[in-house]
Amino acid sequence: MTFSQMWAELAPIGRDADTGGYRRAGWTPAFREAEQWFWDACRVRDLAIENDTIGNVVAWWRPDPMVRSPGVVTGSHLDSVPDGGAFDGPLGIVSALAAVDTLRSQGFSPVRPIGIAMFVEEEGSRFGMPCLGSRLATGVLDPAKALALRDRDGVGLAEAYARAHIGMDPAEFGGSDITTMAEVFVELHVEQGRWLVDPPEGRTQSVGVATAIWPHGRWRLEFGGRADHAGTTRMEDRADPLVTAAFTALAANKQARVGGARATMGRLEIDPGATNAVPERVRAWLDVRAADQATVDAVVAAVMGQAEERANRDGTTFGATAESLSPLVEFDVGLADRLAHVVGHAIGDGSPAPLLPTAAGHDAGILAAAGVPTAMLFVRNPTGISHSPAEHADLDDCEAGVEALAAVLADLAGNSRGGA
Ligand code: HGY
Ligand code: MN
Ligand code: MN
Repeated sequence: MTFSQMWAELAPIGRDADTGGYRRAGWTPAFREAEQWFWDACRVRDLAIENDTIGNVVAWWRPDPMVRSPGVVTGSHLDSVPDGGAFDGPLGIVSALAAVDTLRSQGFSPVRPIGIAMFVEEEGSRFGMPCLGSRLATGVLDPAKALALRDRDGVGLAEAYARAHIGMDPAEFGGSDITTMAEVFVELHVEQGRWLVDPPEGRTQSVGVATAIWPHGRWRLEFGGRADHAGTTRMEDRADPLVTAAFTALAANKQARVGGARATMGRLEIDPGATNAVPERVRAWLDVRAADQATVDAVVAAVMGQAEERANRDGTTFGATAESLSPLVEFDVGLADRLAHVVGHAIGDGSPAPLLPTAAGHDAGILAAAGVPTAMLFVRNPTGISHSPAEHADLDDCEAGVEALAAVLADLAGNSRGGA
């Protein structure tokens, strides 16, 4: 089955007919259908499928099917942000399957096992914790803290597993040996910016290699006010939390521009949400990212301070909770350089593939932080847009990505039959 055929099978799963965006939040029926597609694709390839107690999956191509040993792992995620793009996550999974097919068609047989991984809830769209599956699997997230998470409907993680008919024992939850089984991890991902489309050094290519992931974090902001009547309450008598929240959004935008950072408030909850009532409370989420931690910290501190001041003026209350923090990830320089040369020879003119940072978080960042030698390949996205139905990668660039990944896996896993 070609990349295109696999893509055509997976693409309709979880796509919103009106917007063309994807709704595959963790453990929802759409996610489970995409997960089932992945399991079937692994089965037809006789891969040895393993899942940990969290639901992360690694499907292995082993030199000796009877010997379970660490190896080279590639893969990504199948969940999406609400109304997300088709490529963010799935491109890495489908490309991994296609790369295995390519290597097999070339008569390649790995010396080291090759695993294809699918991590759950990478976007954190349902439970608010990005890279939930890989953070649990690498031990950086306490299972008890994860089990205490609630989705927007108040459903907890254990309940989400039960509703998805997934047996999960809370006492066992969180166990995984991914950090010992993955001797190296390479994630192929659609680029979520325009570096490969109009690169600073002017040489564009279908595939680039990651150097770093910017530090970033998410904060939950709580604004408290006093519910009152929209008509009978004089403006000077109000304690309106939405006014403080709106000011905070403007402050975040300004501080990010001034500080060379990126700040986003893309999610807002207003209670009780009546057209004719001053709100009681507002909850908002702030996402801040920058090339260095000091800038992230400075922007966040400025925004929080200004929000506090404004709340005093508005007679409202303000509180903030850090929901997830992701420090700077600098990928293994030697590995990135090696893969840039492998990719350059596989799909380019022999010169190394471009090296580029990203401000998007990935499971690869979590594994790298856990000490697994890790790299990322980015496939050109002509729109430069992501977390949107407009996200795109041309078929010839996707196929170049498969070729590049196949060459990288061959380089890292070694060929017991020579050649390829
Ligand atoms: O939010 C991110 O950067 C990633 O897409 N999870
Ligand atoms: Mn994403
Ligand atoms: Mn992603």
